[in-house]
Amino acid sequence: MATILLFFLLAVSVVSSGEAAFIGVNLGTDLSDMPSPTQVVALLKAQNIEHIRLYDADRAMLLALANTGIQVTVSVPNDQLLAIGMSNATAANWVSRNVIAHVPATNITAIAVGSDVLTTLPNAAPVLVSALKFIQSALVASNLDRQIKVSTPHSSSIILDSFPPSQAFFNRSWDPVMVPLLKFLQSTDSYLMLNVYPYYDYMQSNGVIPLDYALFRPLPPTKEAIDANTFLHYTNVFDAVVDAAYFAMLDLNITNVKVVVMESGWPSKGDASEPDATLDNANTYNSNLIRHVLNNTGTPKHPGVPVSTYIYELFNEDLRPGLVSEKNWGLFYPTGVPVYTLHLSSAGAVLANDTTNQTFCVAKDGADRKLLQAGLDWACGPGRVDCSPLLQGQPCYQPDNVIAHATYAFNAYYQKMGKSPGTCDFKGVAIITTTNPSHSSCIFPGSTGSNGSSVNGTSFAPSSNSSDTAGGCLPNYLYGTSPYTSSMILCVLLMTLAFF
Ligand SMILES: *[C@@H]1O[C@H](CO)[C@@H](O)[C@H](O)[C@H]1NC(C)=O
Ligand SMILES: *[C@@H]1O[C@H](CO)[C@@H](O)[C@H](O)[C@H]1NC(C)=O
Ligand SMILES: *[C@@H]1O[C@H](CO)[C@@H](O)[C@H](O)[C@H]1NC(C)=O
Ligand SMILES: *[C@@H]1O[C@H](CO)[C@@H](O)[C@H](O)[C@H]1NC(C)=O
Ligand SMILES: *[C@@H]1O[C@H](CO)[C@@H](O)[C@H](O)[C@H]1NC(C)=O
Ligand SMILES: *[C@@H]1O[C@H](CO)[C@@H](O)[C@H](O)[C@H]1NC(C)=O
Ligand SMILES: *[C@@H]1O[C@H](CO)[C@@H](O)[C@H](O)[C@H]1NC(C)=O
Ligand SMILES: *[C@@H]1O[C@H](CO)[C@@H](O)[C@H](O)[C@H]1NC(C)=O
Ligand SMILES: *[C@@H]1O[C@H](CO)[C@@H](O)[C@H](O)[C@H]1NC(C)=O
Ligand SMILES: CC(=O)N[C@H]1CO[C@H](CO)[C@@H](O)[C@@H]1O
Repeated sequence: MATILLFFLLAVSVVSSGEAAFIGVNLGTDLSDMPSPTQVVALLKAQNIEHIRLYDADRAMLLALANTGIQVTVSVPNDQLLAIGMSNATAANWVSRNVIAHVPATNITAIAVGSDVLTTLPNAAPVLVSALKFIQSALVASNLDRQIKVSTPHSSSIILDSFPPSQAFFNRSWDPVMVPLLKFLQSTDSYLMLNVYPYYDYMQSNGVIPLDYALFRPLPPTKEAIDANTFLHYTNVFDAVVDAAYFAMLDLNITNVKVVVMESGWPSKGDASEPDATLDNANTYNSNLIRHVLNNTGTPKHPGVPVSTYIYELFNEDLRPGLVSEKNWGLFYPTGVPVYTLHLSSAGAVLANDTTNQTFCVAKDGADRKLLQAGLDWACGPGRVDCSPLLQGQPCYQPDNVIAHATYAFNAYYQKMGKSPGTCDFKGVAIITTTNPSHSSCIFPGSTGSNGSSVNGTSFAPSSNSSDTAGGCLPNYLYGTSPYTSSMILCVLLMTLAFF
């Protein structure tokens, strides 16, 4: 009874201001071919991105953002934090140069002071709250404190015991920082900035966290996570981490500070140790995240309380050191071409290029190689698909394996047949996807404008040559152990079979 009452009180104490949640994007700049500030702004405008977080307060970038209506979070880089935290004058000077000089033309709405300071720069932790307070007083002196919020982004790893969320608390070693920090956020009506990475939680869980749970995919009810103390059901890692932050604040008696997620995302490529850093998973995570946030669903603990979120990140950063995934968190290549097209259907919303009509047919992961080879032979032969891009030296020759080639041929057939039902089956080894399988110069039929090159449906129509000679029976498409002769026989057999 007491618990229920407590929860009722908590549910109303995080004030739902009636404001809607927004999606923003982080702008990392470790790129060998960083687009110019004007190009970046053009991309933001084209994609309806109205909230951006800079990792610094770059003057040219802030000037380019002037009079665009885009709301900007600027950052105090970690290497300037000590100086600012130790000197009110240095802080005032920073605010004057990097903020006051740009408002109101540039709509700066927040200052992120440092980044993951407790976990990456613990020696600056003792001055962190001073830095926030000095910056705040400079804003107050310029009467900008109402429109510009001051906070500092934390790694979610400072929250311990985060499942079940109701038992979460901040690493108590940091109480001397977290207690005054939360009081500061409370008294200035600011918010807790939190980085939420279900990707890392999943990777570090040794199989305990199901991939679907990290990706916001539906789980069977038996697999849903239930907090035994609160009976709240968690259907995704993101909500559980945000609620863990709310409970950790509650543990310090703070009930009215909101959470804004400053970084969240999923890498689209990784090395051999990161098998789940894939285009499909990145697309699924970010698409589902955007839908979840913009729906103002809130979290199980605070339903309907918006959790605005900045996606990490706008561009792939090829110069970032470390694992392959480190360089592949971006939504866009530096050219402004999307790395993948998000599965969003609500037209007009942020990043919402409706791709529900853009579907492709691909070979299933783990499908039987012989069935794939047979399907490939059939598509390039009796199926009358133009498989010439698969020939050695042609754009789709690499990667030279049966899955990649079958994917190309299956899709070409599916597109050629007008995507009609049943044309993406190939004895069960093919599957429809919304992720464009095009890669480098190998542009798949059915792509619209992938990588800047708009593809004409007709350019992939089967040529008369390939249809007359059953090109699929040529050894160019032969893989694995099946000898040429058996492939020929198979090919002839297949000619007489309906394959779908
Ligand atoms: C800046 O953003 C705020 C929202 O935080 C909005 O109310 C205000 O109108 C914007 N100002 C300008 C100059 O665009
Ligand atoms: C810091 O400087 C501001 C002006 O920028 C001033 O209003 C404030 O009183 C100073 N605070 C401290 C603690 O010295
Ligand atoms: C808590 O923080 C301290 C100080 O950074 C660190 O040494 C310790 O490992 C952390 N505890 C846990 C359980 O992460
Ligand atoms: C939280 O509030 C309770 C009851 O008012 C009090 O006993 C406890 O010491 C407080 N904890 C902190 C960390 O302030
Ligand atoms: C959107 O929010 C409503 C409640 O406001 C909820 O019933 C629905 O499941 C949510 N949809 C998604 C896709 O999160
Ligand atoms: C996309 O599909 C919808 C219905 O599924 C249809 O109304 C619309 O015309 C299609 N758009 C394009 C560009 O094909
Ligand atoms: C798009 O172009 C980039 C170079 O700008 C290239 O690295 C990438 O592989 C291409 N992607 C696709 C899907 O064509
Ligand atoms: C597509 O083909 C049509 C006619 O075949 C042609 O007029 C048009 O310019 C082509 N578009 C592109 C982008 O190649
Ligand atoms: C068909 O093949 C002939 C000879 O092999 C070649 O000259 C011709 O260009 C080919 N036509 C097409 C459309 O590929
Ligand atoms: C291919 C496509 O539909 N691109 C659109 C994506 O969204 C932006 C902004 O809404 C449009 O300008 C593009 O034309």
